[in-house]
Amino acid sequence: MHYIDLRSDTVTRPSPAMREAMAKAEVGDDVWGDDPTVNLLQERVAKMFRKEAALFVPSGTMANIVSILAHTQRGDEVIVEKESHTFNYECAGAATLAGVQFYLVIGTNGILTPDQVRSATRPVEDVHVPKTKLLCLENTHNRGGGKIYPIELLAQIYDYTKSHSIKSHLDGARLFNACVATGYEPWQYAQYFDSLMFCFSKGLGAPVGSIVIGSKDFIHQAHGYRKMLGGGMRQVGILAAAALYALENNIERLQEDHQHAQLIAQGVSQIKKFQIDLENVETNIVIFDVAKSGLNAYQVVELLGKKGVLMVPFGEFLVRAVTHLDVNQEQIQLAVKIMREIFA
Ligand code: TLP
Repeated sequence: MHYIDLRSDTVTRPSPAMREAMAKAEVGDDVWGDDPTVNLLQERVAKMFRKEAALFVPSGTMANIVSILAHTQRGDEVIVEKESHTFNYECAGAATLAGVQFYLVIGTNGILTPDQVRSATRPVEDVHVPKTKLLCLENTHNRGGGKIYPIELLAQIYDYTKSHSIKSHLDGARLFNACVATGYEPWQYAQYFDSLMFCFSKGLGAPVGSIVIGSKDFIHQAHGYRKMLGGGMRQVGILAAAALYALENNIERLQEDHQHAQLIAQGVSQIKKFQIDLENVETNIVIFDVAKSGLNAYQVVELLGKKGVLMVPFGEFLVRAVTHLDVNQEQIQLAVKIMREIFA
């Protein structure tokens, strides 16, 4: 069967042109700092984000954990949103590897307000409590349904954290989706964080890779932690070439993925057994509630899968569909038609 794969934007395969760029990449041993393609990528990204330095890493998960390791010490506390990727899907790496404790705050579709961050901060003078050392936010917010952080909130939150000596890190796995949807440049988001990361391996269509961005000192520390975690990657210019290709060719087109997400969302809204908040669909992620169908998310996903449409359960009654560059408009329309046939 020819599947329409909407499980994630991570399922994309490198295009022939991207593979050609990879094949032609100049490489060297990156553990020695010798890979010219990696160096070019890191310099270009740092410049694009108006930060001092950047570090290419194998995955988004490693990007977040090296950042947490570099910002904190054992026993520190990190404020994170309850539905964040870092809390839910990173194997408790922050607890096991960095020895930090998460202070969980429930946001609205993943978004925290400055007041919530303020209330979550521990009083400095109290010897009983952990030190609030770091705040991690996510933009766009995955479990929030691809929600974009309003930039004014980021500015206010940064004003607060900076004046309270709390570092701030952004999980910007899909930051370019936010940029394309809002028109803000990457640096406009980055200015409100001490460090951030984004992934090449999601909507940007590269097979592997993420990047951490921040000050020289921060990146130097993150680099040491990358090595400690086994992330020194030798002739990795082959992957950096895919990342450079993605930056040059695959950003603007994210708009198409957003239009496709709208088509899915509208299709879902016409199925009475499903519920969706159309206003919440801002980028390439569509999350909908299937409780009224009498089935749970796993059963709905199984039925769709049998007809060739792949999505993922995102909670007992929540299903997630993600659009990306390997699914065209025709396939999206077909996926909507199949959903209607099964559930209308
Ligand atoms: N997200 C994956 C799954 O792990 C859920 C997906 O299919 O969406 N931050 C965010 C916001 C992410 O969505 C992801 C991956 C990561 C970090 C981790 O990136 P990788 O998978 O490269 O470690």
